[in-house]
Amino acid sequence: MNTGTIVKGIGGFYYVDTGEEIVECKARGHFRNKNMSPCVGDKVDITITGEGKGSLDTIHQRSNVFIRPPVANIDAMIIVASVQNPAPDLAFIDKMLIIAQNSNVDVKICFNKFDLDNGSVNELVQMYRNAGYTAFTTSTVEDIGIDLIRKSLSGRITAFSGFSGVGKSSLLNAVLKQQVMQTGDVSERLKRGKHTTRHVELISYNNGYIVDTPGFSMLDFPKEITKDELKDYFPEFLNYESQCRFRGCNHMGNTKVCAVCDAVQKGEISETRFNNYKSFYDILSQRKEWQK
Ligand SMILES: Nc1nc2c(ncn2[C@@H]2O[C@H](COP(=O)(O)OP(=O)(O)O)[C@@H](O)[C@H]2O)c(=O)[nH]1
Ligand SMILES: [Mg+2]
Ligand SMILES: [Zn+2]
Repeated sequence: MNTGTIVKGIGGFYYVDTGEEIVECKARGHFRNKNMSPCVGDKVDITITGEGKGSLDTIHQRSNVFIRPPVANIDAMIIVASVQNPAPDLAFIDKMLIIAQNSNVDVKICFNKFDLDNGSVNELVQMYRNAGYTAFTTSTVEDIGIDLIRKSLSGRITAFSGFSGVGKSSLLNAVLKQQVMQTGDVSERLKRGKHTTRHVELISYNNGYIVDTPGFSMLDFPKEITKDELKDYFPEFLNYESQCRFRGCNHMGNTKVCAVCDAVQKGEISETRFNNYKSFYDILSQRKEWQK
């Protein structure tokens, strides 16, 4: 018996990286019955049945699983925004931070296209660092920060998320020092009618894997997060919470009774982040029972 990671699944076959070779495996029938189908990222036990071929026997327990894109066991996520073209969407970043934390994914924020910076991006980097996150700048044009990404990829499965055009594919190509990913205007390619549906695939790098899909940009708030839990996803609130007048304060009140609101007023907590918190709180408050 061998153990490996599913790096690709096509037409009923799963390609399992055992560390020594990629084995083409057929899943044994009973997975379907158990309501669990193999997914890229799964750690699996296989039996070798022939030259480069095997059967997939057991799926190990997952640390997380995403449906769209279908991938399991993501260890890390790098949220990519760009300094300009397009400008950073902070509500998107803050939402992705919540999704990553909810799935126990180690998360970092990357501001790409640093070569286009007019001096304002450092403020954003600092804002996220103050909130307790790792944030940094990169440029694929000037080779800035690429090594930082390379180092962080070691020994784990990393996904990139971010809007189209921020430079995710360019960053991957820079990291891998080869043109594995297509870059440029994706919508142009769509217009020309090229086949763009792609399978999720893990790219092996530095004892870890990179998820090659941009699909993590469309994720919704996890169903299980309630409005009352939302505040737990904002690490910068933690130091103040015990000073709110009411236990379980949702920080939607005013500065007289809420230490978080007070800290925002004093500039100790970013107002931008706090405003996103409030708008997410409203979204979650309006969720109907059937949407939960
Ligand atoms: N100025 C500048 N342009 C970049 C940088 N990285 C990528 N780009 C450009 O941004 C556009 C979108 O890049 P791409 O990697 O396809 O973005 P993706 O949609 O996120 O995968 C391309 O025209 C790239 O050449 C960068 O660091 N600086
Ligand atoms: Mg791309
Ligand atoms: Zn409060």
